[in-house]
Amino acid sequence: MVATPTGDRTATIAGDPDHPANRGKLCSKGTHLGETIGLEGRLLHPMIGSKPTDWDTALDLVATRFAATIAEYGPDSVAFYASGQMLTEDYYVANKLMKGFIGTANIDTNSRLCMASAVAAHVRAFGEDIVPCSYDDLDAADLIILVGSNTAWCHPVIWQRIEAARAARGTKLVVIDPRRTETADCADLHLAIAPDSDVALFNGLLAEMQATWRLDGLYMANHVATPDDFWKGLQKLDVARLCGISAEDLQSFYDLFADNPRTITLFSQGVNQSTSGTDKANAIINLHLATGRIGKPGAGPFSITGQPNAMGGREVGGLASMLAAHMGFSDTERDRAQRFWRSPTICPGPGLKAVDMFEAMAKGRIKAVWIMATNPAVSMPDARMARVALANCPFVVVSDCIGSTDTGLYAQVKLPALAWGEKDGTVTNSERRVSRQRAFLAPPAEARADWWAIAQVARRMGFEGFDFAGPAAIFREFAAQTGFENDGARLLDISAQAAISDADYATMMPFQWGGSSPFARRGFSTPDGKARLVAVRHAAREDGTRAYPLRLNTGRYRDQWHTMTRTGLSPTLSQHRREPLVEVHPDTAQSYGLAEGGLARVMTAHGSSIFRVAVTPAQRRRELFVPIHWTDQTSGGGRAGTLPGDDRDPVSGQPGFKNSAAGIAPYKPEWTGFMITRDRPAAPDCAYWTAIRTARGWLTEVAGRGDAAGLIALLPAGARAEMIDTRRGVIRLAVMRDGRLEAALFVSRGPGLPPRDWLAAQLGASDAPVTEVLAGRPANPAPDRGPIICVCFDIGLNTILAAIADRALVSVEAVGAAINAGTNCGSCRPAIAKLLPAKEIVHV
Ligand SMILES: Nc1nc2c(c(=O)[nH]1)N[C@H]1C(S)=C(S)[C@@H](COP(=O)(O)OP(=O)(O)OC[C@H]3O[C@@H](n4cnc5c(=O)[nH]c(N)nc54)[C@H](O)[C@@H]3O)O[C@H]1N2
Ligand SMILES: Nc1nc2c(c(=O)[nH]1)N[C@H]1C(S)=C(S)[C@@H](COP(=O)(O)OP(=O)(O)OC[C@H]3O[C@@H](n4cnc5c(=O)[nH]c(N)nc54)[C@H](O)[C@@H]3O)O[C@H]1N2
Ligand SMILES: [Mo]
Repeated sequence: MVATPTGDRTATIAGDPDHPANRGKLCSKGTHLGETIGLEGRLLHPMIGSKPTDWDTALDLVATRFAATIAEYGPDSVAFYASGQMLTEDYYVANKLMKGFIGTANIDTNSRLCMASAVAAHVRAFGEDIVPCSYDDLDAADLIILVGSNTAWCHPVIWQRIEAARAARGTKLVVIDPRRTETADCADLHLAIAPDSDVALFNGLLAEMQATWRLDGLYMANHVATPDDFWKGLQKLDVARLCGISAEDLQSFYDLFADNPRTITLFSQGVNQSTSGTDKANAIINLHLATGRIGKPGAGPFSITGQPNAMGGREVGGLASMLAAHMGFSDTERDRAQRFWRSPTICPGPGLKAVDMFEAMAKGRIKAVWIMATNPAVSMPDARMARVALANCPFVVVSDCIGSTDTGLYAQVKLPALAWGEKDGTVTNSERRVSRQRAFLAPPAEARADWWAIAQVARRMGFEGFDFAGPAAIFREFAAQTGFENDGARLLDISAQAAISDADYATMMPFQWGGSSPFARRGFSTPDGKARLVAVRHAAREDGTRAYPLRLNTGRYRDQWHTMTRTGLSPTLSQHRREPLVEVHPDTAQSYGLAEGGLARVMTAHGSSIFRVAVTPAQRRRELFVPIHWTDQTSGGGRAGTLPGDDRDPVSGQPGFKNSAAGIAPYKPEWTGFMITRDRPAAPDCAYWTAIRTARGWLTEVAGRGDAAGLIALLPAGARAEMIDTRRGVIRLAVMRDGRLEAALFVSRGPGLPPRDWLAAQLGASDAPVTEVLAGRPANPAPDRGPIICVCFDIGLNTILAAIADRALVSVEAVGAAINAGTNCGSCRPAIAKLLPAKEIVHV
C-alpha cells in the first residue's frame, strides 16, 4: 500500500502498483483503511487495572510478576499468546524471550486457530513448513481449485488475479465448499460437499487418477517416498454419497482434473479449521505429488494464510510446536539455538498449543500470561471457557492498540501498542515474500512498539541480548539465525540480509525467499530429499444428537475483519452486513419455524446466542452459518465464539471451528426497535442488540421482552420530542441539542419501524426537521437506493437494478462502465454478477 498523509491523522490509501504481490490492487478493507486511522477508541497510556500509569511502572510490574511466578512455579507456569498481526521483529523478540531466556515453549499464537493444520501437513509431506507455490502460478494455471476458501470475500486481491487468469486464458474454476458463497457462485463447478468430507473427495480423486493411469510415475520415482501399502490402503469409497453430491458433478470434477495438468489447489479455513484439518491438507498434497503437479509453473498445493504476518510468525518460531527459524526441538537444534542466542537456558521441548494453554490457565497451571495483538475472549473456541481461564489466571497482560476489547476486560496490565501506519518492520506473505511496513504516522501519546515492550521486560528480568536499537537490528539478528549452522538442511535462509545497514533496511524492496519454486533446485527438506505421501483416511462423521441435530459452520464477512476493532470504526465497511445473520436453508427454516428477518437462538453444548435469520438456498439443508465478527463491545447477541467446542485436530491442535453440533429455535421478541446516537451508546439491557458505525454516529438495533422503556435512559441529555403510544407499545423519541438532532429511538410492538438510512443521515444536522424525524421519513422522500452493494462508490441495489434494466446491461463490466459499481476494489463484482439477467442457453 501507498499511504499519503493529508493531515494530522488522515491519509489517502492506494495500492502499490510496484509491489509484486498485489500490483496495485486492494480489497474493500484496504481501500477504506483511511477511515480507521484516527484515534477513536485507542489505548494511549499503559494501564494498571483501570488507572493510567507510566511505562516504567507498568514494565516493572510485568517483569516482577513474571520473574516471581517463574521463581515460585517454574518456567512452564508462564505463557505468551501472540498473533499473526505482529510484525516479524515483534515475534522474534517474543520467541527469543520465552524459548531462550525464560526457558519454556509456552508461546503460541492465534495462528494455531488459523493455519496450524497447513503447517503440520507441510512438515509431514515436505519436511519443512514451505508453501511450494507463488502467486505468479495463478497466472499460468489452467485449473484452479478452491477448497474451503471464500476467496472473493477473504482474499479479494488473489480473487482479482484469478478473475484475470480466467479472462486471459480461460482458466477453469472449481469451488469446494458446503455453502454456495459468492465465490462458489462464480465457479465453473461448485461441489457443495458435506462438512468434513474433503478427505473422501481427494482420496477418491487420487484413486481415480491411479485407476486411469494418470499418475506421474517418473516424478514419484525421483522425488516422492511412498509408504508401503499406501496404494493398497487408499480407500475405495462411495465418494459421491459420502460427500453428498451427484455422481455427475463428481465425474465432472475428475474430468476437469484429468484434463488440466496445470492445477493449483488453494485452500484455507474449510480445510484447516477441522478435526481432520491436517489429513485434509495432506490429501490435497498427496494428489499433487502423485500427479507431479508441483514445482512446475501453474501447479501446486497452495495454502493461503489469513493474517498479514501469519507467515512471519511461522518463520521465527511463534508456534509452540517449532523452535525458531524452522528448527524443531532435537538436542542439536536446541543446543544450536541456545548457542546462537548465548542464552542461559533453552526450552526442553514443545510448549502448550493455544487451546491447551487456555485449559492450563483454567486449571491454574499457567499463572501469568502476556497476550499480544489478539482477542481470545472472542476468537477462541468455547470462548466462554476461554474467559473462565482468563478470569482464573492471576496475572494477565494485554498489549493492544484499542482501549476496550473483550479480552482487555480481564487484564491486570494493559500496554498501548502502535497501530497500522505507526509500526515499523517486516511481514511475510503466503508466497514467502518479505515486505517492509513503514510508519507514516507519529506514535500517538504513549503508544510504543510491541518489540520494545517485550525487550524492556526482558531487560528488567535481567536478561542480556535485548538491547536492540530498532527493528533493523532485530531483523539482522533473525536473518543471521536463519543461516546459523544451516548447511542447506533448512530452506528458510535469509542470512544474506544479516549485515543489512539501517539505511538499506529503510529502503528494502520486497523479496521472496526460496525463490518462486522452492523445491525445484535442491529437493525437499527431508533427509533423502524426497517428499512423503501420507496415508490419510476419511473419518466417518458423528451423528447429531436430539438437542443438537444440525451442523454449525462459522466464518467471515466481506467487509469486516475478525473482532471488528478496526473495520468496525469504518461507516463504509459497516454497510455491507449490518447485523450478524444465521443463514439457513428454506426447508430447515420451515421445519424450525424460522422467518426471514426474524430472530433465532442458535445453541450448542457450549453456549447460545441470538442472530437475525437469513433464509437462503445457498446453505445445505440442516446446516447453519454464522459470522465470527461481533463481540460484547458491539452486540448482545450474534456471538459465534461461544458456540464451537474445543475439539481439535490431533496432529496440529487446530480447533474444528466449522462443524459443530447445534440446535436452533425462533426467538420471538415482544418489541423490536433501533436507536441512532452520535456517540457509541452504553450496552442496552435486552435479549438482542447490535451496534454499527454510520457516517454520523452509531445505529443500534434492539429487540427484547418486557418493558422497553429502559432504553430511554441510554439516550444522551437534551431537549426531547416524543410520541409515546403506550397502548400500542410505540415509542418514538428525538433528542435535540443546540438545534441539532443528537439521538433518536424507535420501538414498536408490531411491525412498522421506519427505514434507518434517512434517519441516520439526520444525526447532527442543524436543520433536522423534528416532525419528520418522529414520522421516520422526510416529507418528500428521495428514491430508495436499497442496500449498499458497492461500498467504494456508495451504490445501492436498486440503483444497480435500475441501470441493468434501463440500459439493458449484460455484464459486470458494462455495469461498471455505466455507473462505476465494482470498478475499484472489485469485492462486490460477484454480487453484481448475481443481479444480471441469466445468460440465455442456446441449444444446438
Ligand atoms: N473479509 C475478511 N477477510 C479476511 C478475514 C476477515 O476477518 N474478513 N480474515 C483473514 C483470515 S485471518 C483468514 S484465516 C482468512 C480465512 O479465509 P477463508 O478460509 O476463505 O474464510 P472462512 O469464511 O473462514 O471459511 C472459508 C469457507 O470454508 C467453508 N467450509 C466450512 N466447512 C468446510 C468443509 O468441511 N470443507 C470445505 N471444503 N469447506 C468448508 C465455509 O463454508 C467458508 O465459506 O481470511 C482472511 N481474510
Ligand atoms: N468460530 C470461529 N472462530 C475463529 C475463526 C473462525 O473461522 N470461526 N477463525 C480463527 C482465525 S483464522 C483467526 S486468525 C482468529 C482471529 O481472531 P483474533 O486474533 O482474536 O482477532 P482480531 O480482531 O484480529 O484481534 C486482533 C487484536 O489485536 C489488536 N491489534 C491490531 N494490531 C495490533 C498491533 O500491532 N499490536 C497489538 N499489540 N495489538 C494489535 C486489535 O485491536 C485486536 O484487538 O480467529 C479465530 N477464531
Ligand atoms: Mo486466520
